[in-house]
Amino acid sequence: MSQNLHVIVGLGETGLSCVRYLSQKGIPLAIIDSRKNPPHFMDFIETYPNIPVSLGKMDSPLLDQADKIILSPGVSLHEPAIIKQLNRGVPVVGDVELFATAANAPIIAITGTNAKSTVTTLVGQMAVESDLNVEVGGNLGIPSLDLLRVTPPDLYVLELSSFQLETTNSLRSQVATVLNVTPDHMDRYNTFNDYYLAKQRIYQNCQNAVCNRDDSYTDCDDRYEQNKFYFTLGKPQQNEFGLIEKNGQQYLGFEAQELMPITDLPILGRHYQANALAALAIGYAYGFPMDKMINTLRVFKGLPHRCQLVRKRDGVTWYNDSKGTNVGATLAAINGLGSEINGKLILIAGGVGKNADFSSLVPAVKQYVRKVILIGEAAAQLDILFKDFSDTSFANTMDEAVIIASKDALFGDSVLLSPACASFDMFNNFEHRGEVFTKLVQDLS
Ligand code: UMA
Repeated sequence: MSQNLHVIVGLGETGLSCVRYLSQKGIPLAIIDSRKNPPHFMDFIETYPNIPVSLGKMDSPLLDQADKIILSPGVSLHEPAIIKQLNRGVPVVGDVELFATAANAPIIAITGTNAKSTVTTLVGQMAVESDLNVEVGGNLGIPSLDLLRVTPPDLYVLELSSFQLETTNSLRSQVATVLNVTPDHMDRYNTFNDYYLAKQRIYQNCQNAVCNRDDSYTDCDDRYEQNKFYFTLGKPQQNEFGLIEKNGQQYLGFEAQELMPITDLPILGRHYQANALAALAIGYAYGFPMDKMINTLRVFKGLPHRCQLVRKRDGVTWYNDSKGTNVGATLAAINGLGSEINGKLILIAGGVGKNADFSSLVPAVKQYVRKVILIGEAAAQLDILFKDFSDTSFANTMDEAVIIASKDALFGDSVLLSPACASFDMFNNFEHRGEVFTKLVQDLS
């Protein structure tokens, strides 16, 4: 086998983007995937018939020949086959590391347990409104390496996951942010602290850090020295974006200055106001004009499956928050919507629990939820938690859940699909779950 062999682990979206990037550079490659039939395998084999591939197990002899390993985010650094190679002294990096060493324009890097796709998209749109030529991607949409251009853009805006950050050392962003940190992916991390530390890596060598004043886990570690900006749902202090109250009206504000009434935002909910404030702080730290950012906030309608308004029917409003795949996301949705509506919430929750502790949902469910409709594998676990203070029902299908919700919701209530769980027990992915729900709700007579 030739020298300088790069072995790519994982033949998903990331793996393919690495193949495209490294093969263009003429670097010798091999691929491993523990799945017998990874996605895009047929496309890959047609385009790259000469690249050696090993499928069906992780511990392939190809790894023993690697000079460098490029690890997909879906594969843990704690995988025994990877530990073996690390012990052999082989460098193991991810696609974002390759991107960071090749990037030829400033980077805004965004992570957080929740809302990172929404904030990344918002910041990307603010950049467009500011007449910048921007490339947006990463964990969201287009893999980072596919964003690289011969003629560089003005700016890259990247959503990065903790998995991607674990294998990245060379990122030097103009602005970096951790939006929030609550437990997620606890099937992949030994402790919450490990997950928190992975998120912190985004701040390494950044010029400006944007942190969430309301979540101390987002605060930039003191060993990273840079300018700091904050956002908060409280009253903003110096260098902070927050909410300002004046004459009974609330405004998004910067320090003592009102920027826009929250009622001008097209999306309801406290959690979305936090997203808007985060995007403002990030854009401000980068240098977008304030009026361009406000223009963007006035028209941005949000992303599908994130507290998306589906329909109003007989005085009941239906929301699809299928992207609520962890406790923090569902908590934000319940508190965000619950505090803004007149009635109560009917919550549809459950699915694959990912070893999560759901108990932090209890106060919010107590306060805002009239009834919980339980689906999927985690249904019984959630029932034990909620049944003493909330009406609960089990539904075997989403169809059943929607029928129960339509019968039990009262005038002024909102029905919220926000499962706090992954979807794989009943659906292909969270998009599929949200689409099924939306269609059922739209079909209600
Ligand atoms: N897998 C194996 N064996 C392998 C390789 C992968 O079983 O040899 C499994 C993984 O455990 C995982 C699945 O295959 O369950 C996909 O893993 P992957 O690394 O091949 O994923 P990609 O297709 O490359 O997609 C990844 C991100 N996926 C993950 O981090 C799991 C995508 O984020 C991202 O959009 C894409 O790269 C481009 O950057 C998705 C995601 O769910 C949306 N991210 C998590 C999140 O947002 O919470 C982190």
